Amino acid sequence: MRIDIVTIFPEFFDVLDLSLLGKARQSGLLELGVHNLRDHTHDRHHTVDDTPYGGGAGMVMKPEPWGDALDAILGADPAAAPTDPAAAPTATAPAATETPIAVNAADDGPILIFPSPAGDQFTQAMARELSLEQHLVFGCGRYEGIDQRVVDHYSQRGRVRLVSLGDYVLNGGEVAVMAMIEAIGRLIPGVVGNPASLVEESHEDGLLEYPSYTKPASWRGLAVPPVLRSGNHGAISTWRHEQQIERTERVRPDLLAPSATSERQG
Ligand code: 6GU
Repeated sequence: MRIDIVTIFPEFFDVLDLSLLGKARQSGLLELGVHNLRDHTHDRHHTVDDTPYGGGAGMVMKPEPWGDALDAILGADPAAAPTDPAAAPTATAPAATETPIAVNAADDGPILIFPSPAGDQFTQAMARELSLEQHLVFGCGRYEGIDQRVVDHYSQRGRVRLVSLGDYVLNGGEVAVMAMIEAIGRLIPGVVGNPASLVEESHEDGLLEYPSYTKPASWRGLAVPPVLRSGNHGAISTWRHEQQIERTERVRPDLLAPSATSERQG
């Protein structure tokens, strides 16, 4: 898989050299390009933002640097060819969030993802779908967001998604993109050494994971549940499943509601 990131803080993504994803990059399973949005400005101050039309607090990211930066990754807009001005559509693009993700989208071109608290909720199911893609491009907004025409323009040219981590506000998309890349990257075949460890995890089967223990058998007066030392694999498996259900009922009853899956995944 190839991942490109456009940001005004490229250093944020230095940590992708580390750990599992760093290894995946060394082995060629993951190719990463981090691009500084300011490299696509043309003024002395490398300006990326301006005041909002209509007034209001904060600043909005200007469309031109985004257009230059994303064209450099995705290729120039074919509709922008000066020989046929009629080919440039002016109609409003469909909302980005309406673009479905195909299960096997290998030949559909890159997906452009804008992290946004106004986007679709990021889930394990979405991570799994995105892990099947060949090329993801993340555009990290800052300030009060990016000029809406950037989303509208690229929605006319290909697949665009707004994706939110959850119902809280971050200062910018960088931390959200780090989280998404970690969730997606570890699902790329070969990235996690033991694929079985991907299966028995929170959210993969719709339940939270069971508690885990290692040696010593007793620590600070707390014993490991005896069943785990019994050698009875049937009993261990039953106990773990019961623990998953008990934990999910207690902490995340919403995951057990019949309509939860369709509501959460839209
Ligand atoms: Cl994806 N971006 C920002 N800026 N804030 C968020 C978010 C994303 N998800 C939750 N809060």
